[in-house]
This record gives sequence, structure tokens and C-alpha cells, in this order.
Amino acid sequence: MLRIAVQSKGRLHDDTMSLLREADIKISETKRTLLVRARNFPVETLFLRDDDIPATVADGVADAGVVGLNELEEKGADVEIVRHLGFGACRLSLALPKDEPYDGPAWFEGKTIATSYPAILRRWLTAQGITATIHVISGSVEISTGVGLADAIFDIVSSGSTLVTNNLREVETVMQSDAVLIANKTISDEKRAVLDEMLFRFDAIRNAETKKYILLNAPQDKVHEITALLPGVKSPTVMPLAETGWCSVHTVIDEERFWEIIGKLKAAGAQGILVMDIEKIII
Ligand code: PRT
Ligand code: ZN
Repeated sequence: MLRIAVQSKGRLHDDTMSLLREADIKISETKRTLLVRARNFPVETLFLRDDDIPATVADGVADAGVVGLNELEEKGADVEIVRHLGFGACRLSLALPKDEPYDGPAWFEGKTIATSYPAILRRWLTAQGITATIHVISGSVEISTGVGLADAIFDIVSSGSTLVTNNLREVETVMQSDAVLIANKTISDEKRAVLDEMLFRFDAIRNAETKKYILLNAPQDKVHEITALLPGVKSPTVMPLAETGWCSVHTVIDEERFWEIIGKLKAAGAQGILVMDIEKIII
């Protein structure tokens, strides 16, 4: 049985639970207990505050966990980062009142900075050779400058709208973060095998996320031209249609190249183009 620490509520909870669900690991969330065992897979989830997840995994109370890289860096726990999961993307940045002139990191010399991430901030200041006072607060960091508690803030930024609302301007990005799957460094072979099976499923889901399955009809004499436009997983499948002179082409393309490729396919004579989401890809 592999025990995974998951945020009990908050920004990473839902994405973590949907990843487990898509991997067909069925965890019932109806009873809000601390420890819930999956119905069909040797995994149990331990619901915790995100602050406690790195230490819980490092101590071996949980074998694995999902936590923001920012939280892991702050806590400095000795664990293995097994995968970046892609969701919960954000950055840790320094921000100043928006009209304050800024000409580089030296601005922070002698200033007071409010944050919930003192360890990461301390490392950055040291690397820049700057001495500043760090004022640690656990929430509502963004109001610190407005109420005269600090000259600047160091906080999580995602869309940037919280900064704008509080008349702040982002001046330095110190780190990028996303949710990571972490594991205890000394888990048994048996638990490692469960973790590997889970990773295999997570990877199949992530591989599919950025891809589309496309099907189209192509005139026989244009098939070479059309398939040349399709950088598929391997090579496209080409099948004859009942109507002579036509065939059906199936392949997988990267979502980011989708519009570019579709335009070229149409121009080359492709018709009846169908585009579908893919649930999983096993490479
Ligand atoms: O209760 P618990 O301790 O478990 O939760 P928490 O309140 O400490 O954390 P939570 O749920 O807020 O965030 C968990 C993790 O989500 C963080 O550690 C990050 O890794 C990640 N994450 C991603 C974010 C954001 N995006 C985010 N936007 N965490 C917080 N924010 C906050 C930020 O603090 C700021 O107040 O959102 C605001 C900024 O957002 P924008 O979009 O206005 O820029
Ligand atoms: Zn927290």
C-alpha cells in the first residue's frame, strides 16, 4: 500500500484528485476522513495542509505526496522529485508599489520585505549580496505595503491580477513553480512498483493532454502531399474509402500546431476533417 499525501483543500486539491481519477485510481471523497483507501488500487491518500506535506514525505509518514515546488523549496525537505505535474503553475516574485522607480536588485538594500516564503527570499537576497529585513506573515501578503508594514512584498503570482488590484508592480521573478509529485527516498521495492505503475498512468494522461486525434478524407492523388503535412506519433494510417479515388487518413498532432496544420491540410484538398480529444497515449 502506497500512502500519498494530498492537500486537503486549496488550490492543488482538485487537480490532484482529478489526476488520480483519470488514472483510474478510485478514491471516495464523500467521507471527509484523513486517510482514504482507493477502492481498486494499492494506494491510500492522506489529506494534509500543503505546508506539512514535504516533512511528512521526508519522514516516511507518507511515501509520496503532491505539493507546490515553491512549498518544497521553502521547507527544504530531503525527498525525491519524481515528476512535475504541470498544474498549479505560478511564480514567486518581488513586487513594489506601482509608482516606485526600480533600477535593479540593489533597490532592496536596507528595505523591509513581507513574505510567507522567507527561506527562498533569504537565499535570493544572499545571492544578490543584499541585506534586507524579512517580515514573515502567513497570509494577505499583498496588502503589506498599503498598510505600511513593508516596502515590498515577495509572494506567489499567477495571473498578476492580485498585484494590480493592490497597486503593486512585479519587478523580479525569483522562481517558477508547479505541482510536483515527491517521494520518500527509501521506499520499499514493493511501494516503488506501485509508484511506477501510477507514474505510467500519469504519463499516459500527460502525453495525451497536448495532442489531438485527427481524421480526414483525402483525394488519392493528394495523399502524399497531405501525409507530408502530418507529423504523427509514427506515420499516419491511410485507409481506402468506399468511394474510389478517396481515402481516410488518421493521425495524432500537437495541439499547438493544430491551426497551422489544419489550414495547410484544407489547402491541400483534405475534406471532412474531424478533430478529437485523446484520453491517454501509451508510448
Ligand atoms: O491550507 P493550505 O496550507 O493547504 O493551503 P495554502 O493556503 O497554503 O495554499 P493554496 O491552496 O493557496 O496554494 C497551494 C499551492 O498552489 C501553492 O503553494 C502554489 O504552489 C500553488 N498556486 C498556484 C498558488 C497560486 N497559483 C496562486 N495564485 N498559490 C497561491 N496563489 C495565490 C497567491 O498567494 C496570491 O494571493 O493567489 C494570489 C495571486 O494570484 P493572481 O492570479 O492574482 O496572480
Ligand atoms: Zn499552506
